Amino acid sequence: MTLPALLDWSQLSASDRLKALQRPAQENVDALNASVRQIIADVRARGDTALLEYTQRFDGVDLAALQVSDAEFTSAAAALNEDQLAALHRAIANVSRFHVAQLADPIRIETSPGVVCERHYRPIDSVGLYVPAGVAPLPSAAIMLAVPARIAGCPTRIVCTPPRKDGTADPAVLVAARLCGVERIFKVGGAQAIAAMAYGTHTIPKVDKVFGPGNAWVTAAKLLAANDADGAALDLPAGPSEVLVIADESARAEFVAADLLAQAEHSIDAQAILVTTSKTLAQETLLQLEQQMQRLDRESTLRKSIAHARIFVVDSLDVAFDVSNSYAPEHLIVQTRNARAWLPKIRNAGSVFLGTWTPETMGDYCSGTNHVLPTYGFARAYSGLSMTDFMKRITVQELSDEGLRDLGPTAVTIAQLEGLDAHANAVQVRLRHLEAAARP
Ligand code: HSO
Ligand code: ZN
Repeated sequence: MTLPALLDWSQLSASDRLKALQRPAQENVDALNASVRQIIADVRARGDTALLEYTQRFDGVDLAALQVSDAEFTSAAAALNEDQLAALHRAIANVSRFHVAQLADPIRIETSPGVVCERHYRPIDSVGLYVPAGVAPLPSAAIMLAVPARIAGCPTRIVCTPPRKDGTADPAVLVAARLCGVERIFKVGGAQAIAAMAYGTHTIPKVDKVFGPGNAWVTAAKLLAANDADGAALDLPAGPSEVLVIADESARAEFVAADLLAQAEHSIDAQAILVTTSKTLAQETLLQLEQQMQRLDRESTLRKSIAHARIFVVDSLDVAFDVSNSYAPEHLIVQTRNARAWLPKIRNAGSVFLGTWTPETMGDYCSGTNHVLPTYGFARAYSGLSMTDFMKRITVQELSDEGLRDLGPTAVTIAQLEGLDAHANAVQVRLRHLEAAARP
């Protein structure tokens, strides 16, 4: 059995360090893009017919209709027990609370006398939410996408999710989406679902922006559609899910291993990294990984992804945070003494989990933060989903005559610097008018 490599950071050369932190290169991007382009073209040309054919080919099911019917919603609701329903309700309540708190008031500032500048929020008109079901159906993804879309007030909100072999969608996904105010759900997955939402078909409305995690095909389709003015914007480019755990000798190997395995469970290419100041903890974590893996359901996925997990032993926590900042993990778990004290040192991470009692699982499901986060090093410049992703920020300005009289000449000077006299003129005609009016 293969366990992660245990590497002494101080012994690695600069280039070995870079290599050790590298994400897996995506193979055959050109071939993938070519296939996805074909799917998009086909969905644009043949609409629902193409969707039904792809669903038959990729999901192995012949659907009579793409849209989830009221009857299917009703049986989905009946399939969940009280505890399951209560858990979804509680998660939705916490995610709602945290996202409502992000709503910002409009800004209104008088930047100079008579010159008022404002910023107002408007919801995106129509959003398409993709809820994957490849490795497992993810009702939590429905919550993370549909809650902020509802709070933002996006008038059109639809969900696409792949059907199961029996032609129904996962009941928990349906119930979660409904509880978050999504009425229209379509049973279609993969690149074809993204194409349908980005361009529209007879049954699936075209949206302005597509959200949600997905596999390489889904991501390729999102990127292609976003590069096309007739397509739709995308939320974030997504790669395999990642966690980096920083632990000192006070951490419990049992907890650290459990967190690494929770990440490894996502897919065989999931990334799990431990950076620790304690060689003992590193060794105990290896033992724990082996022990816990045997008891978990998805042992074969776990083994494959844990095989490329990495454990680095570093000389100090300062170095550990440097390593983390250069990797820029999607999730950063800090299991050290006084974890919060290290917060100022964290510069690049999608979402941070502080202290012994904060497993990533809580943020994945129900603490309130969004779990759609930047992977693949995008955390250096991107953020996880938040309310602003579902809204536009429109700026507004209004000048009074005194405002233009006072600030207009500044604009004229800059217009002349740029040699754009039509710009200057648009101010000057007004200034002349004001001067004439002021003359007795
Ligand atoms: N860890 C994933 C979210 C998730 N986990 C959904 C379980 N279900 C990406 O943040
Ligand atoms: Zn997860």
